[in-house]
Amino acid sequence: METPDINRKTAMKIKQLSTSLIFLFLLFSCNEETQQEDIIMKGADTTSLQMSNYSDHIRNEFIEFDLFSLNDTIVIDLNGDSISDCVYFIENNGKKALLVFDGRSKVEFQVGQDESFADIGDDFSWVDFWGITSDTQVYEIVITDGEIEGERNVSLLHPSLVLRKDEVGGGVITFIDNKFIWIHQAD
Ligand SMILES: [Ca+2]
Repeated sequence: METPDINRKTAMKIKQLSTSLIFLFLLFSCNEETQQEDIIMKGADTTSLQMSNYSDHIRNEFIEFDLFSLNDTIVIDLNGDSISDCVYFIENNGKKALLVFDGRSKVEFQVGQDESFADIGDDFSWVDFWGITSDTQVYEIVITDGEIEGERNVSLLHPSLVLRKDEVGGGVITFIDNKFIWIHQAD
C-alpha cells in the first residue's frame, strides 16, 4: 500500500516546486528596470463582461486607467525608483490584505497602516475592481467627522492604485512622502 503515499509525496513536491517558481517569477519581475510598463498575471475572478462594463464606467473619472482582475499581480514601479514593484491581494483569516513587494529592497509589506487609512483600515474585502492610473491629478472627497466637507485636487507623482466598490466608490492609493496614502473618493 505504498502508492497513495508516493502519490502524496509527489504531489507535495510538485506543489513546493510551483510555489518556488511563482516566487522566483515575482522576484525576477520586480527586479527589472522599467519605464512604467506593467505586466500582469491573469486571474479569473470577475467576468470579462463585468470588467468591460466597469472599465467604460471608470474611464469617465480618469484620463489614464487600466483595469485588472482582483487575482492579478500588478507589476509596476509605484515609488518612482525605476525598479518594478509587485502588488497583489492575499486572503488572510477572512480578510483581504493588499501587499506590495518592493523591487529594490525585496521587502514585502502590507498597505493600510498610514493614518490616512484610519476609516478604511487594511481589510480590502470590499473591493470589486482595481486598476492603475497614471494621471498626475485626482480628486479627493474630504470628510470630517462623518460629514462631507468638499472636494479638492491631489497631485500624484507616480502611477497609483485605484480601488472601487461597484456603485459606491473607493479611493486611490499613491506613494507620497515615502509612504503609501489613501485618497478618499466616495461619499
Ligand atoms: Ca519601485
